[in-house]
Amino acid sequence: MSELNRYGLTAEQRAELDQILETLTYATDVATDRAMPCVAGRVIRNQRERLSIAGANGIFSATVSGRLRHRIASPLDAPAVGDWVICRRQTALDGGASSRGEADEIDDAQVEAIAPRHSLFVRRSAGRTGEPQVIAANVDRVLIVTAVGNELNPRRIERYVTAAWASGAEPLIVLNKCDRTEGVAPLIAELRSAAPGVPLVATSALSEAGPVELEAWLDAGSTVAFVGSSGVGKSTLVNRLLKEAALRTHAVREGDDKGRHTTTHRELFVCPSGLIVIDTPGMREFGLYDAGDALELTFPDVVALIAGCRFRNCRHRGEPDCAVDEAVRRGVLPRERVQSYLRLVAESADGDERSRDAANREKHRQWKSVTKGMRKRQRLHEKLGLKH
Ligand SMILES: Nc1nc2c(ncn2[C@@H]2O[C@H](COP(=O)(O)OP(=O)(O)OP(=O)(O)O)[C@@H](O)[C@H]2O)c(=O)[nH]1
Ligand SMILES: [Mg+2]
Ligand SMILES: [Zn+2]
Repeated sequence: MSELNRYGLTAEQRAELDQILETLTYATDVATDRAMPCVAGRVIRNQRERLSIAGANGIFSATVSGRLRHRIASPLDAPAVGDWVICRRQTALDGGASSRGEADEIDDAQVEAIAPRHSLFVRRSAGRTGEPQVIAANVDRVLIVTAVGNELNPRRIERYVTAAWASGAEPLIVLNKCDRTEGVAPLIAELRSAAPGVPLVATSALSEAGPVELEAWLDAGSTVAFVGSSGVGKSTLVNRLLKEAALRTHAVREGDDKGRHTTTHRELFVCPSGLIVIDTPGMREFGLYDAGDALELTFPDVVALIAGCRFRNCRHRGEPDCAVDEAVRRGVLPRERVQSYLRLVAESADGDERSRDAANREKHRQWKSVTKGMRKRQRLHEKLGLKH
């Protein structure tokens, strides 16, 4: 198996990379008029301006080319961890290096193009601009990690799950640190009601069985991204899957349950099982960016009730014959869940509006509409009895 396959290259992505390569391979360096060889690879690490890329002949470092930089209209257009890219090497093949047999060593390269993504996990950055921030690209499953203790919050899970559906990947909730409690059942029930239909694995990264329970959900060759607050045990779980302590973990501060933000950058690893994992730094706030119809998947219960309100423009704040208010009164729907839904609808629309560049939005939609996740979403839609 080629090195790129090990990093999760699919036939579809390979064809796309080949297509891009065709247009770039024979490009020449203007200054020297020599052909500059191009190579394909996957972004495995992104630290400031420097990218680490896994190519067919090993890992090399790269920056974004001037040409690509010029075309980056929004953070969504920049290469992210998980992206498949085409890089141009800085040294020509007919240069001195190759005659000394060093042609395969790439000191520095420039990313020239990004292959179309089949999923893109994005949040809205906390700042005033509300710009999108790409967490990871080409992810099959988003592992939303939460932990027994103060961090656990169904409202936060609703945010992450919605962003996961919107990304085109499938969400999986991981309730970690179950060794801390005897009574895990009510916590599971609470999480399940916050995300109907989303699979949940209750585990402990510290137990023998923990990683095995998780692995059962994760297919070799697929890419999964661990996301969630700091200190919930993302890196500990990743380390267990890697079967070695490749990442640093740090004790959570005694008492307040707040993580220490141990992981400082996003990074992709290949596990011995063949699974590809992306570890990400804990996120203090998780803003929702352009969730589209993904909210209907996280809140099928609320959406179904809304259909029964008397007024079509009902705001569910005390209007007559409001089915949502009625359900809250009867105690079948928590008021906080309704508020969460309304807040996220506003936040998501806000994010959409702020990305003013229409062409950019169009691109955003393109990858969304072609995803495998979309088809799976549709099936879930049907299972949950929702209309399209
Ligand atoms: N009791 C218990 N502690 C755990 C478990 N998983 C992780 N921890 C501990 O929680 C602390 C934080 O773990 P990390 O893996 O660094 O957390 P993280 O989510 O990667 O944190 P950031 O990198 O800051 O986002 C460490 O002290 C771990 O040993 C678990 O299942 N049970
Ligand atoms: Mg970490
Ligand atoms: Zn209503």
